[in-house]
Amino acid sequence: MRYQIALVGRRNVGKSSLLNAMTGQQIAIVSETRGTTTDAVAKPYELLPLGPVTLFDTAGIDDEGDLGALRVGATHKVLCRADMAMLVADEQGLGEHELALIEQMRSLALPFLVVFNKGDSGEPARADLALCQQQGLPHLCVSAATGSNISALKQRLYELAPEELKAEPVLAGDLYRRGDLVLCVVPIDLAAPKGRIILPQVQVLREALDRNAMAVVVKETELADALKRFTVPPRLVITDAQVIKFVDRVVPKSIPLTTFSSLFARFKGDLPPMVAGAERFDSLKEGDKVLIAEACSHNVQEDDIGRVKLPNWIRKYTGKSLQFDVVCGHDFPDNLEEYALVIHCGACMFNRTEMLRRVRECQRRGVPITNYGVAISKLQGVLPRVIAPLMANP
Ligand SMILES: Nc1nc2c(ncn2[C@@H]2O[C@H](COP(=O)(O)OP(=O)(O)OP(=O)(O)O)[C@@H](O)[C@H]2O)c(=O)[nH]1
Ligand SMILES: [Mg+2]
Repeated sequence: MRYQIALVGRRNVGKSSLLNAMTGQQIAIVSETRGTTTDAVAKPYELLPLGPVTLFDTAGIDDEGDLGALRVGATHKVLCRADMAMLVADEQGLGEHELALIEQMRSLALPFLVVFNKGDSGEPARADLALCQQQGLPHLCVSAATGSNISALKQRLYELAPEELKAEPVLAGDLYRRGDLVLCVVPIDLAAPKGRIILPQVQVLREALDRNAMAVVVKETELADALKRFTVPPRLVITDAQVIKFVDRVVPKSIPLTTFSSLFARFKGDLPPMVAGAERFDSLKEGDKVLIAEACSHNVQEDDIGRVKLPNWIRKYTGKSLQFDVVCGHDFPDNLEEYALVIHCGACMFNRTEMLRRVRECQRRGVPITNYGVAISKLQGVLPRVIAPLMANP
């Protein structure tokens, strides 16, 4: 849910100073030596009225040498998962590095603002202002040193934010009404995070409270008993996909049933491609390579969903021997074409933009992509039931 805003530009233009000026804190190291920032610095910040954001200070895009090239690569990775960016320039104005960045951000469909910093030591060059005007680039002159125009910069960022970031997103709230009963089935297995429940479940519960519905949470072992005790059937049952086969059998067909992961896929705007991608299970061939992509890092448990359970279900469903590769975190391989199918985790730790970029990248390269929850429902033969409640508004 945190929107990611990257500060990019050449070395020494004042990216770190700007991060400090925006947050009013000394977060990033500032110095007159070029190349001070080497690793990206992430600062969570409440950018009202937009909401929670993470500001990313990055290494200069003109860094040199072998190490410099690695830092530039890291900055590009930050851009690939950003929702918005600030292209910071100083009195040297817009040169080849800035123009290359503009090109790159356009190809990523990334909204950005050109920020001319160090306004206290001089105005931006006329030619640069003309270029911004000609190309319709939103721009602004600020000074991190004096704080001049920093509030205006925040306001401009808000204006620049895509409507989808400003809209109040709905997870399951359109599927029930005030006073309805919503039953959540949450298995607690070895892979459950210690002492808490996962983000999609937390968000569904919060949404039910906001909408004055009644949410009840049970493990699958208490499901049948809970259903018997209710005097009115639940308006909706939401389950973790891992126990969908069992829940599908226990919950009467008259009660709408879906999974947290399908809700999350819809929330992130990629349910239709994920459902389409799951069709690929029906045409996998002997020896095909399948990529399992996970957003968060964890130490692998014996019943690990991505490494153990899913491959087993897939082998059982297809009857084929397949090769499974796993990637974690923000790494996404360049050799996508080698894979017959990509199966992504629910990506609750990724923002919407990064997930959508991955989906688009797979589509562009002709590789079907689906996610854990949708895949499990497909492999267990319950996908039509699980997506039925969501199809009115996919
Ligand atoms: N006059 C003036 N100097 C500034 C301003 N902002 C930053 N500086 C100075 O510019 C120099 C570089 O600032 P940094 O914030 O470290 O720049 P950076 O872009 O993060 O640099 P790297 O981390 O090396 O890529 C420092 O000496 C700052 O004091 C400003 O608004 N006005
Ligand atoms: Mg810096």
